[in-house]
Amino acid sequence: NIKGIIFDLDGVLVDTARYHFQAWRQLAESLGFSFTEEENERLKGVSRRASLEILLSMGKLTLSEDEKESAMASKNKNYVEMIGKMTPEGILPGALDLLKELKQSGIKTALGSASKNAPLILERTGLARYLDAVVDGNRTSRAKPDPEVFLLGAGDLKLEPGECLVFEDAAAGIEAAQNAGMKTAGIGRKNQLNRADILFPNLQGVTWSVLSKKLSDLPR
Ligand code: G16
Ligand code: MG
Repeated sequence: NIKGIIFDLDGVLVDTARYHFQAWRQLAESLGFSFTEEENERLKGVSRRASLEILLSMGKLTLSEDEKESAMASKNKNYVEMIGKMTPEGILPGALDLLKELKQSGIKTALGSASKNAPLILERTGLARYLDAVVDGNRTSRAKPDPEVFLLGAGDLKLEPGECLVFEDAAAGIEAAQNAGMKTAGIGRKNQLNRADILFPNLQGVTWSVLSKKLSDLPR
């Protein structure tokens, strides 16, 4: 029985996945190779350092540790500039309605994000007040698909993993939630998130009653 819902941030509650993509693409181009939206799928939900390693392997490039540090700093500077201009309009359609409804229904909510910039995004968009707990990249040491981020979230909510449902837009995130022993709801397309228990194109029209129905239809 689901008593808590843990939300990924980028690509689920807010439209920042495209800012990450733009910032990584800018870095790739400055390093002399191109980077497509399709290739970007592999970076989604993954930590900053792990993202850089994947990007470098795509560009068949090796950098020294110092060069890696400055590459990550320049990507992040770019990204922070973009999210620093965010407003509540950056909240994805349906997200606020669902969060409000969950609060009224007594379902606990948490953030489970890999991002170290989550506090700035929550502040800019006003999302903080709808979340009972926040776990982000500043509290975790192991990147998704490691279950750490979601297990910390369940702990904060004082729930068992089996009582939690995770909303994720990234394959690595779905895997992380499954590794944590949680039910998963994918946000996106089937070809990228085929392992999710339930799938929605976005949060529009996703209500607690829609979710309860889909969850009760799952094989157990
Ligand atoms: C997000 C993004 C990833 C990003 C990671 C780290 O995770 O999906 O693309 O690399 O955070 O972000 P930052 O560089 O801001 O620390 P999530 O888990 O919210 O999807
Ligand atoms: Mg995400």
